[in-house]
Amino acid sequence: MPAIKFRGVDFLEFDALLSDDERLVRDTTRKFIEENLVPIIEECNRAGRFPRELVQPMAELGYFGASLKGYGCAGMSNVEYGLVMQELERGDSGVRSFVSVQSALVMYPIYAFGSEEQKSLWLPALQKGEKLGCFGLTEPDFGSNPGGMRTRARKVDKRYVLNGEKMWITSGSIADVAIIWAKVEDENDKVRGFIVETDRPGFKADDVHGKWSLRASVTSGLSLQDVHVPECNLLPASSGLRSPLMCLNQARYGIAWGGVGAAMACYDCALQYSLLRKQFRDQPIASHQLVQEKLAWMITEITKAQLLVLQVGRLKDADKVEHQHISMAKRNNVWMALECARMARDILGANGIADDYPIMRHLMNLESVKTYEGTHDIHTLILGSSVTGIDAF
Ligand code: TGC
Ligand code: FAD
Repeated sequence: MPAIKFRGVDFLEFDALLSDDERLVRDTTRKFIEENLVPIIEECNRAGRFPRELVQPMAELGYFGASLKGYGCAGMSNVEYGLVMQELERGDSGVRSFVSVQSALVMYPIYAFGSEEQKSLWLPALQKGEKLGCFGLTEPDFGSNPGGMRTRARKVDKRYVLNGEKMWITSGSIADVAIIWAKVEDENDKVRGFIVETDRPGFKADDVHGKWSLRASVTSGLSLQDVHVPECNLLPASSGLRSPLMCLNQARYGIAWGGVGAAMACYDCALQYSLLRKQFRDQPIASHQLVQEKLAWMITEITKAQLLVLQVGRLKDADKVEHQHISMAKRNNVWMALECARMARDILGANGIADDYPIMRHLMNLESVKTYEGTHDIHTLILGSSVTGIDAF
């Protein structure tokens, strides 16, 4: 079987809806991924290795904090940023995850809730990839319900003392800085964000091993035992659970684009394979109606997902997006990508389970993507609450 190379997916002249600048950003990222990630990703996935060598080139391409303005950031539009996420996830969800966390969950909270000193100190270094970050919201006993968190911050003189455990934290053990969400005892347990340098005494990160998903991404548990930070490490404008949820909106938006990328990779591979693979009377399997039905389903759902996330991006650029719009895009596009990966895996038969092809890796990755940043069902409930006005969490 000849090697299968990604050709892009555009059934309904989607490209015509993009500006020249947007297409340029998309094409540059596609080329970068094809030349730098595709050749190494299967080895990284097998070894459970994060491709750290890509951090510097990705920083130079402006991917970290890409949609933020100033502090050395690229100032891309939200649609341009989304197209970057699409192409990164076409390569691998773990690499998109790394960029999502650095951008949406570390740089964004400093940008949105930080003091001018915090922004000037951290944002240029994070943008250049000189410093890496992680985001600690989830705890061992509180995932979908982060409001129940047990991590506490206590004010002692001009310092805060943090105690707690965070779990399933992307980039935890490679981070120089962690954004830690904690309840502040002296403020009636209000949730607030802290910048915690990871070399402070009492801070520990231990990697999760044995993952069958996102193997090219680092996932860790964090332990904070009497970690002292100066009061200037509090993010001054963070206030309540609404603050971390605002960060999640940024990351969920990128994931919605990423789902399209992973689905495109699976669909295009399955389409090409189905035209090459012959069974029964020396006919390509693409000539069978049942195979065509799967391909028709995939291209229809990918096209709908492209249009959905582009509209969400246009609303975001016009400052009109609501968090439930982003929930709809994350929920639909990740579900769609997982279904595409399953169908594509089926079309490749036994070859579908081998890492000569990217499909099984995408399938396994997407199982995590379905769960993190709000599970599929939590986004169902967010949409249900939005249309009925009744919370069913
Ligand atoms: P609830 O009372 O509904 O809300 C608390 C306050 O927040 C406001 N709010 C939001 N604000 C901005 N954006 C949103 N998306 C918001 N959703 C709610 C809300 O209006 C309220 O404001 P206020 O001013 O009245 O206080 O909170 P709740 O405790 O009932 O929980 C609601 C729920 C379930 C929707 C929420 O907690 C949730 O989204 N749960 C899912 C948790 C989650 O997504 N965790 C992700 C962790 S990070 C991660 O997974 C990184 S993976 C990274 C990667 O590798 O890409
Ligand atoms: P639970 O909340 O225990 O949910 C289990 C099941 O119960 C799900 O099917 C869920 O939909 C369902 N459920 C829960 N509540 C309800 C309800 N009210 N009604 C109906 N069904 C419900 N977190 C971070 O803070 N930072 C990170 O960087 C990060 N990275 C991650 C990386 C990976 C690889 C993974 C897998 C997770 C990561 N997470 C991170 C954690 C992630 O956000 C949580 O796993 C997610 O929010 C779900 O929480 P949980 O796993 O505790 O599942």
